[in-house]
Parts: sequence; C-alpha cells; structure tokens
Amino acid sequence: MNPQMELQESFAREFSAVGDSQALEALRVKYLGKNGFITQALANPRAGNATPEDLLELRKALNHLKKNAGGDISRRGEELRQAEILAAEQNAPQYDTTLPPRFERGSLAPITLIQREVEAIFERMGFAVEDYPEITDDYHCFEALNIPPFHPARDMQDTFYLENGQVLKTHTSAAQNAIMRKYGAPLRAIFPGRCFRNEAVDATHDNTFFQMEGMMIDADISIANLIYFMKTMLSEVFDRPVKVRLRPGFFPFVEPGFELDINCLICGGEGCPSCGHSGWLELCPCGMMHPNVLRMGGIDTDTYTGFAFGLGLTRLAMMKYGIKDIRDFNSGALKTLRQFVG
Ligand code: FA5
Repeated sequence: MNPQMELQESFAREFSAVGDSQALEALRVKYLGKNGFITQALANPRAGNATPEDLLELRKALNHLKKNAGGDISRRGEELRQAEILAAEQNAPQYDTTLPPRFERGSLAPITLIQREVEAIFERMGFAVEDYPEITDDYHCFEALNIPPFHPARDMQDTFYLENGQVLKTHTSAAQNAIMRKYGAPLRAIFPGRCFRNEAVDATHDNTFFQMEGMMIDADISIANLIYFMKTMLSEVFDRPVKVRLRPGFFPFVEPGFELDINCLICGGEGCPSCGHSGWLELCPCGMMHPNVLRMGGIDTDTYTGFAFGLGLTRLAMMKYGIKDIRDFNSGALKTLRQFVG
C-alpha cells in the first residue's frame, strides 16, 4: 500500500472514533499539525524507487487527502461544538423565574422623590416642567443673566470649566434664556437640574447639588404673585404652614431680589450644624426678573414682567426628610438612603 493510502485509512479509522472536541483537536494536530503525518509526508514524500511522475502523483494525492481531512475535521468540529453547547445548556442549573428576588430592594433617591412632589405641585398651578443640559456655555450661565465677564457676582459661583470653554452649570438659572426663547411670553415653567460649583464642602454645601428654577412671565406679574407661589409650594411640601423670611438679596438677574429662608425644621430654629447655627436655612433666592434678562430672552418688557426663583432642591430634601448632612446624598450613605425603601 502506498503511504497516501496508509494515511488515508488510519486517518479514517481514528476520525470515526473521535467523540469530543478535545480528541478531534488531538487528531488534527497528529495529522495536519506542523509535525503531523500528512504535513510531514507532503514535505518529504517517500515511495520506494518511484519515478518523478509517481512522486508528482503522490503529492497530488496527499494534497487531496490533506484537503479532505481538513474539511472533515472542521465539519465535525462544528457538530461537536453545537452538541457541547446543547449539553451545557441542558446541564445548567434551572431557575424558577417566578420566585421573589433575593436581593435587597432599592428605592427612588430622596432628591427624585422631592423633585416629583414639587413638580406635581407646580403642574397643578399650570407650570410646564422643562429639562436643560448640565453642560452649558458662559453666555447662558452668566452673560444672558446680566452677569458680564469680570462682574464680581461671578466670584459667588466658581465653576468647572471644560477644555473647550464650556461650563458645568452653576445654577438652574442658566436655562432661563433658552426657555424664554423657546416659549416666549406669557410663560410658566419650572426646570429642575443638577448644578456644580467649585466650593468648599460642609454639612450644607456640596460641589454637586440640585436646584429647581421657576419662572413666570405675564402682564402685571408682581412680588405678590411670587410670594403666593412660594408659600403655596412650601406649605404643600411640608404639609403645614412653614415659617419663612424674606431678606433683600443681590442677584444681577433680578431687581428687586430676595433671599427666602425657611425656619430650620431639624432644630426648630434653635440653631444646629444643618442650618449653620442660625436657625434659618437659605432655601430659595428669588426676585422680579431684570428687564435686561427679559429682553435678552426676546420678551417685550413694555408688556410683560416676571418673577424667577431658584429653589435649593437638595436643601429642601434635607429639611423634608431630616437629613442632617448634605454629603450623605452623593456619598452612598446607605444608613440615610435605606430609610426611603418601602
Ligand atoms: C442661585 O443659584 C440663583 N440662580 C438663584 C436665583 C434664581 C435667584 C432666580 C433669583 C432668581 P444661590 O447661589 O443662592 O442662587 O443658590 C440657590 C440655592 O441653591 C441656595 O439657596 C441653596 O439652597 C442652594 N445651594 C447653593 N449652593 C449650594 C451648595 N453648594 N450645596 C447645596 N445647595 C446649594
């Protein structure tokens, strides 16, 4: 028998005995690997005292064998792989998907809870809820709010600048211009959002916190309207009359401007670390929108006036849920957050 016939027979015999991928791979290496029988036979065909024509024929036959063996191996390999996957699936542990989960149940974050509550209150009063990006530009965050470059009011809101010159918004007021341009007057909208400031962190200040801005523009809007909406919102949030105080406050985008403080509900006004020992918590600066801001938003100031407020949503959540330290919100303080599961 010539070497090609011998190899063909022994390959066929061993191939038919293969039962799994490992054995198949071993067979492939044995016949077709670098030192495999067929590879070696092709590299060095020996056929007694064969003529060059015989050797040529032998090479052809060996190449044919190599091609067939390779094809057989890859077809069988695919069959074995499929069978092995099926067997693994059948042997995998079976899960009863109707069983209740064994992991701990989560909850909505306190900020989300308070945000939804305040949104619902304002929606009932006819306000639209708007969204605005966290990354904005200098124009929207400052200039369109009557804060030109180098205005000292910028010092109060040091922020994080991106390499392309954009900024992380320091306050939700950054959306005022875009919303005025989008809707024109008359307008009632609130826009919650995450704000960022480069400032020292303590029990009431974080570098990342939430605000909720509100804006109402119409004919004859006055401070009385502003006070009415603020009081209604706060007494609904706290389910009782809340003591508030208005102080004059300076913000270049309102005139007149106020600071609306609420009596600290954690210490009842006695003074504690949560209110900086003052008994009051600065919650909601507000004021009548500055005519420059209205005009930059495309509003006709002969016909319309408006008020705006910037509610500290994270601080409101602290008051409502008795969370003493603002750092608990972003630090994954499970002891605090677990209270909201239920
Ligand atoms: C502003 O951001 C103005 N844009 C608010 C405004 C809107 C005024 C419309 C007038 C008209 P202020 O920097 O004071 O103002 O922040 C508003 C509220 O956000 C604060 O009262 C406070 O409740 C909250 N706040 C501010 N800085 C922080 C901070 N670092 N951590 C947590 N809450 C903060």
